[in-house]
Amino acid sequence: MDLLRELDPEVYEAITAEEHRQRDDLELIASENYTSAAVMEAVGSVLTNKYAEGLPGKRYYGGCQFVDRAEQLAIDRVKQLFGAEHANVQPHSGASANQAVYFAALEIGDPVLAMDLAQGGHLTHGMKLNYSGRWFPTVGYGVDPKTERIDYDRMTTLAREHKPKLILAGASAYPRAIDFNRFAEVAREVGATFFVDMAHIAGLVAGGEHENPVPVADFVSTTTHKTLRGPRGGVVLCRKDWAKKLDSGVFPGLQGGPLMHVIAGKAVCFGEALRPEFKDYARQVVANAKVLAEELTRAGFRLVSGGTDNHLVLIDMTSKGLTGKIAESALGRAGITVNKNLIPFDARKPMDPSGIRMGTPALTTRGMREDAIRQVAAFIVEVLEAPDDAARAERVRDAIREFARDYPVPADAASVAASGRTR
Ligand code: DSN
Repeated sequence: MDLLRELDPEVYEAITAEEHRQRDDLELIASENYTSAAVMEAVGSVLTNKYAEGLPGKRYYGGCQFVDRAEQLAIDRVKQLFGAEHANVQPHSGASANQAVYFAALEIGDPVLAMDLAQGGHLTHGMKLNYSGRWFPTVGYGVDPKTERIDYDRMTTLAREHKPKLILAGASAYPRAIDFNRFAEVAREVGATFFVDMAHIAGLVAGGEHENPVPVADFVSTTTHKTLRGPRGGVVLCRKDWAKKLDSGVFPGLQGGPLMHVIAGKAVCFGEALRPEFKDYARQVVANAKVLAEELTRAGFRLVSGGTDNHLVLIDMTSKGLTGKIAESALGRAGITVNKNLIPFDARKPMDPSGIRMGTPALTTRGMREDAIRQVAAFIVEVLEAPDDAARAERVRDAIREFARDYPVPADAASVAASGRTR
């Protein structure tokens, strides 16, 4: 970024500092990842200059012949990846992907049944201050207080009572596999459209590590930057009979010009996810999360639902006399990035909840396997044993910097490979 350094040192410095943070620290935010250098090249390309309202071959602007190619590649690849009949790759984010589905399937005021935010759901699944909760009266289902797994019987009862027009499955802080068939049966029974937001687990679905909701759902949305490891953005997949409504829900319903540089990055990401190595990555993400769960349990932390089936763990910090806020700050001082999170039936408030959410996608992308994750767990435990001990945090931070050097981030690994050097 020599030009940027010269022309705009302030922005250059912000980017460089973030680059160092991503390289030196341990990234355990369950929804984050490191995208490949190839994806970043596509996202940083001249495609950012192009307006292309419409769809490939049917645009409102001239000069779209090349961006058409990139978008068609993204569409074809994501359909192949998930076995979908139709795809729209234009949503700018997961939130806009979800909004496009609401526009396609519902009228304002139609009732929805979705997982409660406080039990692991997402903002766009009917939270009162979000467009979803303001426009679509939403009843929330949740988890069983004993097992802390989705209470499918209660969800069924709520569906029968409230007769939602749309049932939404998917979560942001749920460590267990989701039984999409069960939701699909209930949606069929009550005549609801079935919508799955698989943003958190899309990479696991692509890699064969979680049941694929596409065959049983009317709509499936996802972000592209979480376990799927692409650029920041959204996608919606649907059955053919919903295709027209979905496409017009995205444009002109919701968005203007699509971000063609990001769409090119999505095409690269889907191409990467179609390769056999992606299955190894997805398998390792889950194996690493299981090891993290085991190690933290062994150290005396209580895990929501007792463990994990996917890429994340949700830890009840009150089991060690801590709160989510205290733990997030203490770990942050030592170079371990996590986020505080509500746990089901949390007695505390969202800004200072009981939980911490941790995920393994980013560390797995850096090449960490079970032994490395055991070491990461040891760092976490060491810090949380004495969260106010600044000297300990500094010591752990130094050790982490040293440790992290053995696990290059993709951009560094790519430049080493391109230079022909060995590390
Ligand atoms: N903000 C995302 C997460 O962290 O789970 C969800 O969109």
